[in-house]
Amino acid sequence: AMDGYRGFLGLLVSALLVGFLSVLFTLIWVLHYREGLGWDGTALEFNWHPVLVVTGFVFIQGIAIIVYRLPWTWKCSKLLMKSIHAGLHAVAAILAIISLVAVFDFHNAKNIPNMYSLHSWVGLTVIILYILQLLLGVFVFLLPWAPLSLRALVMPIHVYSGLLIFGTVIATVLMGVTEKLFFALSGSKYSTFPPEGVFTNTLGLLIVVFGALIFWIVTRPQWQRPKEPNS
Ligand code: ASC
Repeated sequence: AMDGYRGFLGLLVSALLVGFLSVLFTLIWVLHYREGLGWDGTALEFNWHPVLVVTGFVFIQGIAIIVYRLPWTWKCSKLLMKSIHAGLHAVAAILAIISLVAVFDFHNAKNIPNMYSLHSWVGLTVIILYILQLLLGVFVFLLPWAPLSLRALVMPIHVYSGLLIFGTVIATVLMGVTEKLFFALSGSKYSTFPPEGVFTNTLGLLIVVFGALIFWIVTRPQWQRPKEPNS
């Protein structure tokens, strides 16, 4: 049991480190390699899009997925843990929505068409599914009304769609990074291995590793919160 605990801590610290690094790399990307941040209809406003997506939709969502697995919370009430799980997902959803507003606002100010890319199709779909998943989770698992039989029926679907959404978000981030690099380093500059290209490819790899760590942690049966009778 002690061994399993140390294995868990090692992976948790790794996930936190890689997650922090992903957010840090995104900030360095927009502040150092790009134009910086602002809310004025220019590229500075667009730059909130990657920052809010990686902070909220990747990092905070990833932590929200594994909160039940922290062994020191197993003595906390299930209701408290559900509230933290839902609360973190709600924060992530709000940041994802603001990140969308930043892109649409920027596009409209610059007369750039909306919703033509695969990144935008998958990205908008996954934000809508995320909000539906959050609302379904609140109504079925957090509020007291739903009977145990309904909870038991919906739980495997909730777990499956949650992980599908998380994986799809990561795939969408990779498409967004690639799209932005093709715009920003157009001509044949991306193909000459410029520092921004190499740095931002590394950011993409960090996000994949973060996803891999969260997926591993959440699929280990031995790290599940012990189930209490009647819940
Ligand atoms: C809940 C809760 C659980 C699950 C379970 C469904 O609301 O606290 O542990 O749903 O009852 O299988």
